[in-house]
Parts: sequence; C-alpha cells; structure tokens
Amino acid sequence: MPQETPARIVRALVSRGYNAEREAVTLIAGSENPSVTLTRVVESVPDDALRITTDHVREVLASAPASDPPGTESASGPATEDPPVSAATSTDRDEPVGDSTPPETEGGASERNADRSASGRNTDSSLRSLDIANDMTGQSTGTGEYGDFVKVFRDRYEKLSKMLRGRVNHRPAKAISKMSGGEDAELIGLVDDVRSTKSGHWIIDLEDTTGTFPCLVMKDKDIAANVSELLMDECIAVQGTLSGDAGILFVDSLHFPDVPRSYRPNTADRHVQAALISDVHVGSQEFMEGAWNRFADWLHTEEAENIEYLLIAGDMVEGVGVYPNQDEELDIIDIYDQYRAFSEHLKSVPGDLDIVMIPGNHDAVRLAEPQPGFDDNLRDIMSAHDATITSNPSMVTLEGVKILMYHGVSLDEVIAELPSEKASYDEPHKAMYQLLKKRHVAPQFGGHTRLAPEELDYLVMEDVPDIFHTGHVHKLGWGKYHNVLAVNSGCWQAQTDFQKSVNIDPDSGYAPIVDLDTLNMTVRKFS
Ligand code: D5M
Ligand code: FE
Ligand code: ZN
Repeated sequence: MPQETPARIVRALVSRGYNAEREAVTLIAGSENPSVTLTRVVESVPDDALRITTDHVREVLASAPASDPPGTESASGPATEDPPVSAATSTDRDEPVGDSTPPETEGGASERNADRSASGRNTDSSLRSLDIANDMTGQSTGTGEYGDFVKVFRDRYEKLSKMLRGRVNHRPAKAISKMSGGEDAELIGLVDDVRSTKSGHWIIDLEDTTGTFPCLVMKDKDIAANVSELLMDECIAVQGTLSGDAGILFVDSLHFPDVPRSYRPNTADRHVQAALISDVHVGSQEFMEGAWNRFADWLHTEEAENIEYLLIAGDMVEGVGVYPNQDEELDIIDIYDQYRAFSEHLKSVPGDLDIVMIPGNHDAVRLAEPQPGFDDNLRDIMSAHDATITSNPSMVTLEGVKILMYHGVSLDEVIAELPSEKASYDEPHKAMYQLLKKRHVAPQFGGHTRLAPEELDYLVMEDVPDIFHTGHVHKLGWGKYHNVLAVNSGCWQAQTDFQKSVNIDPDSGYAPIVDLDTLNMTVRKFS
C-alpha cells in the first residue's frame, strides 16, 4: 500500500465497519508497512469499538515490529479495489466572499498550537465548543387544536413586535380604530391579507392581539416595492396618517424586523473551518456515491486539516413516499435500510470531526415544522459517528459563531411568491436574505410549508445568526446580508426525473467550507 493513500485506508476500515479519526489514518499511512499496521489495528481494537482512534494506532505501533510477520493477512486486498482518490478541484466560485481578512496560510495554526499533530491537524478537542439552542426535540406540545394556533401566533407576535418596537411608537389596532381622522398612527401587526385596489394601490390588513386594521400603500410610493416582498403572517410595522373617516391608514413608511445593517458577526478565536452540506439523499438511485467518497476521502487529507465540524442540514436519505412515483427512483426501498446505508457513508468521514445533523422533508420525522430531531431508533442506526442530532431549525454555536441551520422547505414558497430578482432557484441565498429580513424561517401558515402549532414559535429568528445554513432546493448559493453569511449548500443527488421535468438543474457534489475565524467561504467540487 503506497504511503499516499489514506483514502484507501479509510475505505478498508469502512469495509470492516469502522469509522476512523484522521490522525489515526495518517499514522497508519505513515507507518513502515501500512497494510500490516491496518490489519493489526483492526485485530487489536475492542470488539465493541466503532471508531479507530489515534490511541489505538499508537498502541499498535508502540507494541510491535513494523515488518510483515508471516501469516498476517494483508489489508491491501479489499483496499485496492477502490480507485485512488482524485484531487478535489476548486470551483470557479471559490473566491472568498466579503472583504474581511484573507484566510490564514497553512501551517500558521500548527506553530501556535502544541496539540497539533505533525500534519498540522488539531487533535485537542478541548479547543472546540458546540452548543445548541432551540432544540425542540421532545418538547412538542402541539395537539393541532385551535388554541395552539392562537398560542403560536401570540408568541410570534410577541417576539417579532419586540424587534420593531424600538423603531415605531405603535398602538394596538383596537386603539387605532377609535382615533380621529387625519391623526398620525403607527401599528405593528402580522400580515393578514394583501390585495390591490381597482386603481392599483395596495391594502394590507395588519393583525395584532387586539384586532385587524387596513393599511393603504399608494402605488407611486417607494415603499410600494416592499409590498411585493410580503408573505402572509409575517410581522411588519407601518407609520402613516389616518384617512378623513379614520377607516384606513395611509402608509408612509414600512419596516421589517430585519437584521441591523451594522450587525457585527461573531468569529472564532482560532483558524478552524466547518463544512456545510445538506441533501445527501442516500437510497435514491441518483445519490452520488462517488462524489461523496471523494469528499469523505478529501476530509482525511492535509488540505482539510482545519475542518473540525461538519453540518448537515437535512435530507440525509431519500425517504419513502415523499413525492408521487418516488419509488421508481429508489435504490433502497426500506427507510431503515436507507439510514443504515447513510450511516455506512458517515463512517468514511473522519471520526474526529464533530457532526451536527437536522432533519429535512425526506427524513423519517414529522413533516410539519419545527421538525424534532431523529428518534432513538434512528439515532441507534446512525451511532457509528457520534453526531449531534437536533431539530429543524436549530441554532448551533461553534466556538462563538452562531449558525442557524434550517432545512429550507419555505424557500420554495419564497421563490414562488416573490419577484425573481428578489428570490430565484439560481440565487437561493437571496431567498434566504428575505427570511433574515423577516426574522422568521417559514412565515406563511397554510401554504406549501407545513407548520405545526406549538406553544412557542420556534421558527422565529430571535437571535441574529452569524451564518444561516439551508439546503432543500439543491442549488448552491451564498452571499452576505447585513454581514450575515447565507449559504444554501447544494446536494449529493444527481438530477431526478421530476427535476428534469421542471427544469431544475441541481448543484450536486459541492462542499462549501467556511472559515469560522473570518466567515470567508470557499467551495470544493467533488462531482
Ligand atoms: O427538494 C428538492 C427541490 O426540488 C426542492 O426545490 C423541491 C423540488 N421538488 C423535488 N421533487 C418535487 C416534487 N415531486 N414536487 C414538487 N417539488 C419537488 P427535495 O426536498 O430534495 O425533494
Ligand atoms: Fe433534498
Ligand atoms: Zn428537501
């Protein structure tokens, strides 16, 4: 086994059911006789071990002769069946976004950090930190009754109106309905209806906890452009003057909860990276196994040594019965077998990466959002890699950097309802900007996105994230909105028949990589 084939070692270990730490693979690859070392490591690990650790390999290397003892089975048999990994190429879009400091050069971190291995890889997990806020797994209180809708809307209004109260001096709808004509008034409410008048002006009905009040936006005002951005049930504030009969408010200005323009994102204190992916779709005939393997193998290389986190934003598997005729394109028809296969593919990802996973609409959890994290049965199936499993959406804080993970089903709706310059499949990050502006991941009730009424509205973005990570639309796109990095992460599934029929051309086999110390991003292509 040539020394430069850590990828083969990973494959050989995975084929024996093991996940491995990167440093463990590096040590095996660098040993005098990697095939022998590999065999001895596999023979010496405890029966219940799922992961080959650096310590396992060190013990073997310390205790034994490096030469091939007679009768030792060679590991190169199954390993060499796999083609050598081809070098991953950067895409033409790999320039860092934003104008912040350039990425640190390789090696800089290793000089600073005594816990780095010879290859420069951080082996000191105490430098890492991973916190989850907002995980609603096991917290669901919804019964689907009318009272739940009242509660969730009340909570939404509370949370979002608080963000707007500093900007307007609002009065309740009921109080405004008692004011006299010609007076100035300010109102915060959820959008209950938007309709146009015969002469092309707009009437927006805004609802708060006391009632509903109609607000008129004249078509020739600058703010008329904002009307095309409105989604039902989002929260906005308006300022204006009451009509002569006090029956309607003529709107002069309109405000969204929004992210402050001057928002200063948090960054990590050291050079560390996270890979942001989604939509793996294992079990689909279109799952791109080759691209996935190249990605997993690349994660074991020196180029990826700073990647310590892997975030997967939903659609781990293709699922069963998600769309009509989906079964015709299934490679694995049993949902649990799909998760077993997914778990096998996770094994080829370095064991020393911290993984965070949320479900998507193809996963085996309830479809309505917020979606709880995978149940114990599925967690058991996926236990090879000790991933953090949390709900969709979740706010994940990595070394101080707040990452809002959301699968992204509402993006379809934002794209369908807003003008194409504001949201399109070709620029999915712009649809994400709209959600940031509304400070809600899925505002619209009763539409395409199914929402479950809970006591609290988990879908409000109470805190501004530093990074907003979504998937679902299978398109790659990223950019900054008021300094927040929005990333929609593409997929690992080639074009399906449905996508062909509606001209969706997915971005498959890309891995966006974010520097947590600068929020700069690069993209790697593996397809
Ligand atoms: O979604 C992938 C993308 O394709 C997302 O934008 C929805 C869309 N899509 C895929 N299949 C269908 C069908 N059958 N109907 C409507 N929209 C579809 P994903 O969640 O991976 O299926
Ligand atoms: Fe998907
Ligand atoms: Zn999806």
